[in-house]
Amino acid sequence: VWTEEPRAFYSSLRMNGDQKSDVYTQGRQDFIQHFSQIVRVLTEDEMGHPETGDAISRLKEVLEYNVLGGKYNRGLTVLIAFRELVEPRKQDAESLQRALTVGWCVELLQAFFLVSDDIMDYSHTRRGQVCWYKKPGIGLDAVNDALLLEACIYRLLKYYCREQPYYLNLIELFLQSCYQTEIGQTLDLITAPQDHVDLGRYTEKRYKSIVKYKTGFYSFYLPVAAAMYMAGIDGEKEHNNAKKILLEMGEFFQIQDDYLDLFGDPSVTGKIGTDIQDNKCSWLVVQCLQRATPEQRQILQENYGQKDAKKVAQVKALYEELNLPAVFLQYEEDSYSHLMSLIQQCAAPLPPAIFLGLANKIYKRKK
Ligand code: DMA
Ligand code: MG
Ligand code: MG
Ligand code: MG
Repeated sequence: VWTEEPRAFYSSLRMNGDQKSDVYTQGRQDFIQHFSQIVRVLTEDEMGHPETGDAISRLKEVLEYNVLGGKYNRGLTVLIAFRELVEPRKQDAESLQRALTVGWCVELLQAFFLVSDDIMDYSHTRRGQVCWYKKPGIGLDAVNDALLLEACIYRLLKYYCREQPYYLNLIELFLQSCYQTEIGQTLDLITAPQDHVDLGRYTEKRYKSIVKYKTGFYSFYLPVAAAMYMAGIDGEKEHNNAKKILLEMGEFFQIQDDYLDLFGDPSVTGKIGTDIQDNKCSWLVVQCLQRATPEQRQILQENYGQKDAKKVAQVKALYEELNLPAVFLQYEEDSYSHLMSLIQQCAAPLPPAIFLGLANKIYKRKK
């Protein structure tokens, strides 16, 4: 395994947010530039087709609205991990194009989940714009658009990677990540029934299962595992070690997401929170229940899981009374130290920089 000179990387960790010029910031332009090629490949053959041409122009619109505008950290991780795992002499233009493409496949998977997730969560905005299903004239046709986004992953993998020795590994990896995420979304949804509040469901144990499946696999394990397969690293031991670190990061990331759902700034996160209204098993409600007096538990019982803005504000006030923002800050510190020790233990034989770079991206994030 080829390891990059770590000095530049460590010095980037010492910079503050504005000065930061890490591998993610550097790779982002190349990555975004590759998107027009992705759209071209997905649409060129059929664009003027007498039968399917109109559907293909719809697909183009769906791609442009729903795949762009995020942070691209998942997709960029494929590219960055690929560059760190493959020896430089094997990083020819075509191999790099394949790494960029697989990165975009992860972003397509993300877009597929987000379009569906926003329907199920009754969300209003995403990435600073109105959710796709909320656009006039779209509505539940968005369900089919989400399925189209998913199908594009396998069309791209076939187009770019079908001759590669890792082709089957990648297909199986995407299919498995997809299944695990859907199982996670199932747990998320059935733990948040629409018609009644059952505070007994919101346990730490249930919380961890939900987030491991709905977030950890596709957001963290998938991009690194894809780069590992492309670098010819397919051993079970290596994958399990990486998975251990990456699922831990996924849990941390989803806890931040739950915190930001209520305490983040929508003009920064690009989305308006709905977890309280949606009766979700959020990290905040789990923490609240661990600290609440019987009276406070009663307040939660009466105000959680309803679309009424006054009730949502009552829940928020209760969380503030219990100092949950401070609890979160402390959790973030502790989780970061724990992550660093896990990286020291489990990164080998992969270069720790892959994991440190990702941790550096998400720790203290505001969006
Ligand atoms: C995210 O859960 C999980 C998936 C698979 C999209 P979420 O509903 O909390 O995400 P968001 O806050 O982005 O809607
Ligand atoms: Mg959601
Ligand atoms: Mg959701
Ligand atoms: Mg959320």
